Formats: sequence, structure tokens, C-alpha cells
Amino acid sequence: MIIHSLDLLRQSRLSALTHNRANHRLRMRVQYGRSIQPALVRADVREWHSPSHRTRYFELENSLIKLYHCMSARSFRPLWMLEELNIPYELVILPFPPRAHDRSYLNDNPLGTIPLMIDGDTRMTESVAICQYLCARQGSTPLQVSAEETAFGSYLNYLHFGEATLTFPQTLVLRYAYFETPERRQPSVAKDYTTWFLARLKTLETLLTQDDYISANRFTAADISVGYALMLATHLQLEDRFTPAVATYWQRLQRRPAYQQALKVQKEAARNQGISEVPSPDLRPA
Ligand SMILES: N[C@@H](CCC(=O)N[C@@H](CS)C(=O)NCC(=O)O)C(=O)O
Repeated sequence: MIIHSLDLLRQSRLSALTHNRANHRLRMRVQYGRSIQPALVRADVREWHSPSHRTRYFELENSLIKLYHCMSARSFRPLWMLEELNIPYELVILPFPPRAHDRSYLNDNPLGTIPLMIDGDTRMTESVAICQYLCARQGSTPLQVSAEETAFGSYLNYLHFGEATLTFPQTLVLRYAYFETPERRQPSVAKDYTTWFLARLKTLETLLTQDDYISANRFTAADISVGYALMLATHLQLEDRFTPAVATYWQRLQRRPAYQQALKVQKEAARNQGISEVPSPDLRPA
């Protein structure tokens, strides 16, 4: 949920604690789902009822998780996770790659990569670790598997498998088939890593023939981790090569309301922030 969208603010439960008329600031309590957060909202209350003044007049300070994101890049994992957990957040969309198109981002994250998530003094740049963090921060949620459960090991394994084993080879395909300039492209590298990715993906077939989800017989953060790898593969036109149970699983994940909401939110945020809505994996250098 983007809390600074007026429509969504209306859907959440807000109670104004103080209203400073001099600077139009409202101190509010924001309740969405189970989480309650005090927030300072800069709002021109004269525009409160005007939908056309949506984002400009609402700037939550100090209290919201801030997620830096590029369209459909790995930061989609924490975005999807935030939606599943119903945690309020602020979404900042950057043009891809930020190191080339928004150099000021290097001040926030010298790596130049996304995601970057800021939660108070906590700053994190690994998409899967952020998902794990968000679950732990929530306390009790079925979206994580606890150390007391027998599936704990398999949960951790697939949480990391999604990034280290399934996403990494695809980034080489992206780079050497599409992102590099024509003279630096390496079709044989792209072909080899496509084969590598598909071979690793096949190992999920038996598991997903028996179970609807990757671990613990329920949807968890591990499904978000693996799900993003499947989303990326779809952008690489590899969906037709998914084995049957993997293909059914991917359809199942895409039906989740939080997944669909994350897609919608990133699109709206890109539009509101003047950033291209083209998914990052679909970009091609001129
Ligand atoms: N292992 C990290 C990888 C982060 C990463 O490399 N993100 C890519 C986008 S998917 C990026 O920011 N690339 C731009 C660049 O390297 O300049 C994660 O899972 O978050």
C-alpha cells in the first residue's frame, strides 16, 4: 500500500492527533491491517478532498518503510512482500539502471543497485533478506517458517535458491543477450546460462507436482523469492519452457491479490513520479 495516495489513505484508518495550522501538518495515527504507526503527514488540508492533488500533499516522514524500486526488478520481491503483509510503505521509483540515470541515488546506495529499503536506522540492499526481515518485523506471520517447524530448512533453502540459483543465471542472459551494446553481446553466454537456468528450474518439478507451494505446504516468502525468478523468466520469454507443474505454480502465484496489487502499485507510482512504466528487464539500450 502506498500511504501517500489519497484513495488508499481513505481506505486505511486514520485519526488526526494534532493539526498545526501554520504549516498544514497533521500528526496522525495510521492503521492498516494490524499495524499502527504514528506518522507526520504534510498535508494541505484545503486540498484534502481533491483527488487531483494526490501525492503532492501527503508526505509521511520518519515512520514509513521506504523502498527504492525499479519497475519489475528484484525490488519487486520486497514490494510484493509488503503487500502480502499489509505493511504501509513509501515507494520511490527510479529509472533503470539508477547508476546511469539517477546518479544522486549513489548517495543513498553506493552499490547503485535496487532494492534499497530504509526502516529507521536499518538499511538493506538484498531483496530476499528484506523479505525475511519484513516477516520477522511483523512478528507472527504464516508467510515465514519458524525454526520450530520441520520445514524450516527447506524454507531457508528455497528462500535463497530463488535468488542465488534461479535469478543469477538469468542476469547473465539479460546482460549478454540484451543489455550490452551489440558489439559486446555474447549469444553463446546467453544460450549457456538459459540452459543452466532451465535445468535448475526443472528440479522444482517433482516438488511442485506434490505440493502447491515451495515449502511448508503454504504460501511463504520462499514463494516470493522463487516467484520473482519466474516473473523475470517470463520477461526473458522463457515461460513456454517451464515444465507443467512449474507453469501451474506460476499461474497460481500470479492470482494472488498482493501480487496483482504490487503490479498495480508500481505502475501508478511510476506514472505519478514521471518514470517510464516499461519493466526494467524489457528495456533495450538505444
Ligand atoms: N542480490 C541482490 C541483487 C541486486 C541487483 O543487482 N539488482 C539489480 C536489478 S534487478 C540492479 O540494481 N542492477 C543495476 C546495476 O547493477 O547497476 C538482490 O537480490 O537484491
